[in-house]
Amino acid sequence: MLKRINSTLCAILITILVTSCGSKSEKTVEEAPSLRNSYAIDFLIGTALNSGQIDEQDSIQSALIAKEFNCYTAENIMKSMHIHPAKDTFNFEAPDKLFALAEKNGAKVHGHTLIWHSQLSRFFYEIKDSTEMVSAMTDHINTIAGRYAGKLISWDVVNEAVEGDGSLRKSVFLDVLGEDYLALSFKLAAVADPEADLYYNDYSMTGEAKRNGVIRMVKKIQESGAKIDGIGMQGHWHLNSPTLAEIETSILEYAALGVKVAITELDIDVLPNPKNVEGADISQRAEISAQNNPYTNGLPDSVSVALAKRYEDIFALFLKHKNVISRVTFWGVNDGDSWKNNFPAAGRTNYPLVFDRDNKGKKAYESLLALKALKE
Ligand code: 9MR
Repeated sequence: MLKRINSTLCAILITILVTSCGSKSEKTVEEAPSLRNSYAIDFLIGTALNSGQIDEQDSIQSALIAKEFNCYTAENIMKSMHIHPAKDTFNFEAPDKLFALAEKNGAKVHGHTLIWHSQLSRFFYEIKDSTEMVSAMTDHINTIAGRYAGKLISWDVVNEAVEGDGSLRKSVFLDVLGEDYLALSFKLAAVADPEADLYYNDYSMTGEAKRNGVIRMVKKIQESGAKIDGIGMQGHWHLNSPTLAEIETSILEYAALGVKVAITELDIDVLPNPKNVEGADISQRAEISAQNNPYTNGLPDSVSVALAKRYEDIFALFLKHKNVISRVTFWGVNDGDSWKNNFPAAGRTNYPLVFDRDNKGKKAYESLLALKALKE
């Protein structure tokens, strides 16, 4: 506790010293307590950015992004339908801006995503022939990963290829090439960007059947001679599920494959869970109702405290396994940005992140700073 008070006092002092020596300099931003500074020696602290944030439309939020996060993932603009909307058309303008913003803020970029069945360009669906599919995937991966080679740290090469029961998800890639499309994707990405860490990324990664399916798949990719450096556990979780034990077992079992583990899309849903939806299968929908949307006028303190405790517990676990965890990325900056306001029921008021709709740190944010201060 004393250390915590000391570090808070120290940060205040630094702020006073810096601001009293003239206008607010960048030093204030660097030395004020922040997630990126507090966890700097442990793992990267990332966030997903939407187009408005990449365009720096809101100066207050832009300052928060610069201060708190040291790794950016494009929430949508680097997905196939946006970056490669037609066979011979690529849109690099928005992604280029993301890289410029990262450079300005001294942040890294993680690429999301090369091969995914969802938000996929229409032209991929029309391909029926294996030679044509290999050629389309080669062009897609070479052009995109090649353009950003040396500029980003890692790619989600394949996203969400495994079902909850551990079987491979049906997709146009699986239909046309069979499971060889998985190793092929990693081989192509390694050629296009030999430096980047190459990840497999998915949701509901703590369920036993799915975990075993992912492990089987990764082993096959490794046996094929392809390079796979990491596994991304998305982390679209709830207040009480998955359990800490399930998360820990999963981190350890994935790491036992000899790969890094990243928590890639973290958010904690605090609302009643219609139909017990887990993960991020966007085909699962529910109707909004008064029962499943209870906090339209603000989050009750008891839930705010429970969310803070949940974030503290899972970060304590991440710190315990920091030797295998490369990055923890929140899926969005503040509660208002979150996709969780629209999933599985559209139009709800959810509170899954650590910054509120006014970009203020919530109790959950304070708990993450305090956790590190206590461990120092
Ligand atoms: O947050 C993204 C949201 O804005 C999009 O509408 C949605 C479309 O599928 O994708 C969301 O991000 C997803 C991510 O790309 C992959 N894992 C699940 C995420 C939440 O659906």
